[in-house]
Amino acid sequence: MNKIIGLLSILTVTLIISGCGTAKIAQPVVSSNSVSTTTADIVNVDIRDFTFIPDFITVKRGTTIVWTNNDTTLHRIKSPTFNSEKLSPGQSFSFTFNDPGIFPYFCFYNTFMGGQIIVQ
Ligand SMILES: [Cu+2]
Repeated sequence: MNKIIGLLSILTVTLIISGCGTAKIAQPVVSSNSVSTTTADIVNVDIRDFTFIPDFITVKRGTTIVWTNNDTTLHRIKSPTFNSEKLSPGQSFSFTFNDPGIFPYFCFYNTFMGGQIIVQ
């Protein structure tokens, strides 16, 4: 899984570098067991048992994702676009996605923990 997320990150960076920011949205290259597609303005992601739930989310532009640490240990969200401070159990971090694209992220402390936001 780690390797897949890594490849995904490289793919995303490549897309960004090649200026693919406008019309075409690529599909994720890996599958997930907790996918969500929503038009909600605010989407909650549960951090629990070293997992982001749901981990793969497709949203519209302007959606705010709120990650809440419902685990028993520290987590910290890390990505090229958004980064949280360390999140103690009970703490939340939010980020509003105003630009279309694919935004993979992972946990700074537990790099096997990954997720992806697709903004259409
Ligand atoms: Cu973590």
